[in-house]
Amino acid sequence: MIKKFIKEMKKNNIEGMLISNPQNVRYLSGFKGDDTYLLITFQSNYVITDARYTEQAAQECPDFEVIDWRDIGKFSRAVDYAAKKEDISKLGIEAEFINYRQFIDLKNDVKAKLVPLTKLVEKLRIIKTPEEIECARKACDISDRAFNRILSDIKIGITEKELSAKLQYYLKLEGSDARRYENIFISGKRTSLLHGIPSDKKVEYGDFVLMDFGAGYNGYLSDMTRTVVVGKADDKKKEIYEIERKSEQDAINAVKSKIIAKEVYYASIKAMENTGYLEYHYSGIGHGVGLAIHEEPFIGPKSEHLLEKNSIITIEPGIYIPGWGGVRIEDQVVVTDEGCEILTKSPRNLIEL
Ligand SMILES: [Mn+2]
Repeated sequence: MIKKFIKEMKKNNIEGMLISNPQNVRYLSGFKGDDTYLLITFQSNYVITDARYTEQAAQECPDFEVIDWRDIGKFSRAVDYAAKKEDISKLGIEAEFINYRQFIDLKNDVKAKLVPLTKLVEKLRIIKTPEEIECARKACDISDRAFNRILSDIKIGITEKELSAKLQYYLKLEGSDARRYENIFISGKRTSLLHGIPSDKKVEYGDFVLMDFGAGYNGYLSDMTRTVVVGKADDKKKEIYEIERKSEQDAINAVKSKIIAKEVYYASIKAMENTGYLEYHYSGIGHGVGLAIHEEPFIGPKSEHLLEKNSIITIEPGIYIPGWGGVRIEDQVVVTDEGCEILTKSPRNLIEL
């Protein structure tokens, strides 16, 4: 990873780069904690952290020199110390991951010229190695197993919060990383909220129940959504579910290497055209997923990104009708030359509980 990154640094005419995005820190160094930074140079690499993490950093990043910035007194001075040691005159910083206070401190305390850059590491993260794909595969298996377990808990009278907590528990029992993102578990009319937060609402007969969740394995995340019905679905629910299912399938069928991402979006809306429901769709129908839950590439009508083999993306069109409810089906796939491999294997047909 570091070798490839150094090539990027050379292209950008910098001799050192301060990494502050936690996922980029992990990608380049393997470090799993928080509040930690890297200084990458052509010769040596540094982990800049504090006493909570010095032992962990030494274990997880054996090729890095560990600096406890508190020993030097100030984070920005620690950066200057390492940059001077490596004789750096131009130091790249991650413009999207430095706050104003840090920037001012770095400007005052670092002798090297600061060069704000964006997405240097993120670009490298788009295409996954076989090891990364294996971790994502395991994360998807965990979420499939957790989904299978939660189905028997979805009953009239249980609250969204209770269901969300149980799903979290099953994900961890099935082997998910301890730290991961919160799930979306919503029901009834609330299913039209794209990123609804689980509430005290109780599940009622006839409700759509939408769950958008995932696991982590060795840092790599899974992201999937299923929408089920409690009891029998009425005709409108069946109709909308069927349109959504077709929309997602069409989008999955469109995925392959060397296709422009917006083509996947246009494939996803075909099933909605002339149904009256197109106006209720959301244009962000997928995204990359890896160490971050939402990462490059983002898939929508304006995405000119060329999909490439071994990228991992989600496909998640949806129909959201305010005041009525919504349906989303989301799967995680690996892009291949001919199409894609679906990593999330839970059934996509309408489940009536
Ligand atoms: Mn997603």
